[in-house]
Amino acid sequence: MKFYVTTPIYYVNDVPTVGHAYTTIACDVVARYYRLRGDDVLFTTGTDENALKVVRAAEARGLEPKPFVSQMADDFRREWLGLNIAYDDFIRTTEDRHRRAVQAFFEKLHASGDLYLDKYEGWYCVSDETFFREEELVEGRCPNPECGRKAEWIEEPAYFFRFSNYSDRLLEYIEDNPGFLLPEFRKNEVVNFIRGGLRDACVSRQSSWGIPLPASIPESEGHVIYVWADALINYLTCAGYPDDIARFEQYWPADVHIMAKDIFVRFHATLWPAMLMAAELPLPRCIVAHGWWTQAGEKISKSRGGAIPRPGPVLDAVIAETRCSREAAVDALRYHMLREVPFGLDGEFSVEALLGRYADDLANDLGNLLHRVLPMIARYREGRVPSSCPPDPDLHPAAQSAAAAWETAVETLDFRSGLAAIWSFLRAANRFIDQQAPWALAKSGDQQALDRVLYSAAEAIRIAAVLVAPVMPNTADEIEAQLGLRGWRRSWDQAHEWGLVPAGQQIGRPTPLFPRQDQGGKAAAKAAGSPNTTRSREMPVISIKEFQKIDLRVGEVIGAEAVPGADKLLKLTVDIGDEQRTMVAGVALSYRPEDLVGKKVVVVTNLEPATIRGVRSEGMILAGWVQCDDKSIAIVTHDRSLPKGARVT
Ligand code: ME8
Repeated sequence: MKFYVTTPIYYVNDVPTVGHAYTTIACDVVARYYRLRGDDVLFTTGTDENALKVVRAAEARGLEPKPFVSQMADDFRREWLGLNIAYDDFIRTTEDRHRRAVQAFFEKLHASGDLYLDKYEGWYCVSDETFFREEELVEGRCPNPECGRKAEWIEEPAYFFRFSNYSDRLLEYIEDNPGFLLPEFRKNEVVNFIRGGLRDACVSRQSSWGIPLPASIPESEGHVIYVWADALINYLTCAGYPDDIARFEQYWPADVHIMAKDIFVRFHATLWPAMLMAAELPLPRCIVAHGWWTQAGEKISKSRGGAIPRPGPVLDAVIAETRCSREAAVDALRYHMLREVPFGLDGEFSVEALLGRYADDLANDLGNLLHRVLPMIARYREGRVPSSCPPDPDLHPAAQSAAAAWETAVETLDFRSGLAAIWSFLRAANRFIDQQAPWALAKSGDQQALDRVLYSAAEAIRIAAVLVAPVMPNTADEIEAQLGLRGWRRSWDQAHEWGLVPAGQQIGRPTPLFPRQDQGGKAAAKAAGSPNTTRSREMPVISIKEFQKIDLRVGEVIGAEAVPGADKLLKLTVDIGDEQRTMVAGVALSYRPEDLVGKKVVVVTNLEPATIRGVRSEGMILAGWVQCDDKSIAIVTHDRSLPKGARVT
């Protein structure tokens, strides 16, 4: 089986951002997964260099376009190397092989009768490299809200592609091929765009920068191919078109083109399939649009100016905060981007959220699993994996269902759900260790049971390495190395199997994969099990029924006084509508009694009464910690007036 996956080719007018990294990481994950399955994968990315905005960016830096684009293409390559992106081909549209492909394709278009010479009179947005109708502009500006730049008026002879001829065929194709455009809601946008009427597309510009129309096309002199028509053809060039037909037949059609929503409707989901239909070439199997990463709600974009998150500085921030290795930071970024938001939707990017994932999912769930099990193998079995045991009845099915969920997730590009399934398996493995308590077995001397638990835990770790490998390749290598399986030939099937860690295997040196920075008071408080710092994940899950057992009501504090001999406590009288209750609250270091009288609070009314410092307390008011100490407690109030006694759910 072959699998061909593509990123868009990125404009080189400016540097790569985390937005570009997102698409590239997603494609890399897909490619790595299919490679693990044993498929013959072609994963391509590259740079779009024949754009007018690229020439202008070069001019602005006082450079000729050629050295400028080379320098920028190198910048993208370096960035992808730094993120462990294992592409098979990096295409630059200024390469000869691409010029040959574009010209061959245009000769085909011309032969099909779908190309004609006319005059373009209309608007052009250089930043978006898009032609617009007068009525599409917003006060003379580009209608793309992310751009909004002044459009330029153009009047020049131009070649047109009979795009309008393809409306019906496109609609029919979309209808007949349900998986062709994803996600489903974007497919409807495409259908509406086509139904709104396709205009013939201007496909040439008068310029000296770009790929010339082939000389075989009449009156081609002075025309270069419009950058979008040129750029889309990169997907054919990488597959071998037109020079290597055997290669082309092996890889084309692409299995999936991945991009963000900005270039989906007008270009990839309509113009591109129509061009392929005209050239009588098969259409890609699937075209997928993901959402945008935003900052303060706006698309992260190099053309926007301001501080743009670039992958390198984001990694530096993670390393500075956690003292992890660069490899671990790379994997944390890759994991975070795919786990944080559903693939089709927008997401707000922040280093804080990334650090949160690092702490919870990586240091806690994955890191802990490894660093509980391996030291126990070191301690109880002198660093050798005990003899194998039959598949654990809980762990093995949990691993298999995580693997199956990931398979579906990659097929439907729902990375978030796939990773959630893998993380349920990791948590199940941690629970297995809690429940089986190998430390207790070691104490009781039940050697057979201890062997079984340690072997099963080692297997869970081995399977975890396979499952996370497409997203976190460094981590997978490191896990295997620590298990003593460095250089192990990994394959996806191994995620479904049991018993592959060789008995007697000498494990490597256990080292924390995702180290934690001691956060002073916070970490100490957590170690002490302080409820205000327990992570939400560590709390037991309760059903809605269980939650409904808690009677939360609005109350008004009508009296407050100190509790003698207790500097943290206040005795409150709270009116909860149909009665008044006495409650003792540990808020005295944050509130004076007079601060509270008249305040509306939220009360747990059906808490078992307790006598605290001689005062019977019948309920509890809700409060939280601003920081981790008793001097900064904030009482929960509400932002619109709720009547006393109102139920809070
Ligand atoms: O459009 N969030 O290049 P481009 C998510 N050359 N993805 C983002 C993003 C963000 N904030 N910012 C960029 C072009 N991307 C053309 C493509 S293809 C034949 C020609 C990603 O440099 C995303 O994949 O503007 C988006 O579609 C692409 O970069 C746009 O890159």
